Amino acid sequence: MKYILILLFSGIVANAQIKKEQLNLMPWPQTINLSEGTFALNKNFRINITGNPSPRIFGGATRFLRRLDGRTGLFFEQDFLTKLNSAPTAQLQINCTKSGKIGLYEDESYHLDIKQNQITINATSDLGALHGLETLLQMLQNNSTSYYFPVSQISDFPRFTWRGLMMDVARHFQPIDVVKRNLDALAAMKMNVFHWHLVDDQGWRIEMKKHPKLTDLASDGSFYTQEEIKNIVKYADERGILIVPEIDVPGHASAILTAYPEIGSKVTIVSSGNSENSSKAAVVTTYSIERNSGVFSPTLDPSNPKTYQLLSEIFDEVCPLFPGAYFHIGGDENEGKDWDSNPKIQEFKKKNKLATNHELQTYFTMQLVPMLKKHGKQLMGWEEIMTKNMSKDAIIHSWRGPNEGVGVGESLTAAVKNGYKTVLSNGYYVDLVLGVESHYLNDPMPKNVSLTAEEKARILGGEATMWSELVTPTTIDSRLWPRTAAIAERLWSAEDITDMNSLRKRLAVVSFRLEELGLTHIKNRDVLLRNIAN
Ligand code: CP6
Repeated sequence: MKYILILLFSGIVANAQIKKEQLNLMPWPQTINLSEGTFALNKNFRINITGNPSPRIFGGATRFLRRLDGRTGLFFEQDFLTKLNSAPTAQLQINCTKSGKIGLYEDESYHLDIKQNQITINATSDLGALHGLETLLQMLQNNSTSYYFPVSQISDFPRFTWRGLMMDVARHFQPIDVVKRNLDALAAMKMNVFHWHLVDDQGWRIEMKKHPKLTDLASDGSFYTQEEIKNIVKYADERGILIVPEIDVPGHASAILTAYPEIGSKVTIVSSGNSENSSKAAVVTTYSIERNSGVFSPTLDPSNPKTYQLLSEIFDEVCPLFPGAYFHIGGDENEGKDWDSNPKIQEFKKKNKLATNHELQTYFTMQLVPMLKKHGKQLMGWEEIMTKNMSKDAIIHSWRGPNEGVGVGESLTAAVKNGYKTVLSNGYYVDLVLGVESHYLNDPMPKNVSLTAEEKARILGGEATMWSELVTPTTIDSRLWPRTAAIAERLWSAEDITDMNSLRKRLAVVSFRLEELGLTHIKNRDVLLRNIAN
């Protein structure tokens, strides 16, 4: 009898005694308290939403139920949520008071309280409530007979407000399903920005009704229709993700110039006649979609009014597709070779007292500021847009580091000291196959420079960058995951969460959870490793 009691007792305690180190939470929450006891899950599990709920939280709760169903096979009686107070006695109560505005500085905090008979998620915004649901899913435990949540309280909020992924869909086009499954993965990792690199030398990827030449001549037929873009923007919004579109100008412009060569900077002189009677004339240079990767010279002509006319019309058509408040105009890696060799552009520089190509580029970028402002958008650009005359409203995207000839974090600290807001990508190049540690320990907050509180506050966060020169739709997930999850944790969790052993252990589990969402990184990593081995 005594032995049976001990056995019974230890059976119960096995559920209750889970330790923090055994939880596979990612990103790790700000505070977590574990107590004894469990909430047992069964098919009667119901969700009720109170407060001032939005379609976003109803959708999120419905997806949560489906995923929980997929994990447990319990076939919950409540299989979707559409209305208020449908189940006031429901075991999971979600309370949020407003629909969050996607963008910077929105309250994304949540409190998750798991008791033996009741779970509550309290959040100010539905964005916080979505994060709470992701954490709850990650709290799910099981033994050989049942599924349960450990009794616990979690209070959580992000350390940085900008936690993004940039995806390049110009070098290799990425179909809608690839984008969508990666948006699901971002949401699972509590990331909130999808920076969509839609235009580069290798292609123009946006349907243009007023300027069909851009896709007719410069997309190889691979582009998103405007309906598809709206659909993806909605899909992202439902998951609490802001989309920041990028049209890269004035460099990386081979595709644009393939369609509109007359606004290019390169002069081509042709001679006609014979040796005694020859004449030289400048003709429009022709361009073609770039088939290689690297840095190329095709660049828009900043001295030509037609350049601004076209860009203004492009923004008029593209901006309304994206309700977010930011528009990325690239601005990176402009070599200025074609500017140097064009007499008309040299004259323009002199006339406008622009001493360097960098100042000329600032002149160019400043013309775009009002075009975007007209649509309620703030300009963001890669770090090369930063000069003394650049608008302080611009967000500086820091990407260069020692490999690109500047010091670690140089542009990031320069930006905040000059009064700009900034986002870090140097150190987060997930397209390069680097160890996860290099990303994980790369903190956006510089350690070796002293910054004032105001300057620190201008460091908005970071973005993993997925340049697609070398990835196809089948291999892209295997470059992105699970390493992007480590970056997500760096941007969400407390600064001192840096234990590599814990990270590696949790990433292995997170990998499988992501595949439940449709990601294919594990399967395709096998393919990649096999190819390397053979
Ligand atoms: N493409 C574009 C790229 C890069 C940039 N812009 C890039 C260059 C070097 C490194 C990482 C990215 N492939 N359009 C720079 C922002 Cl190391």
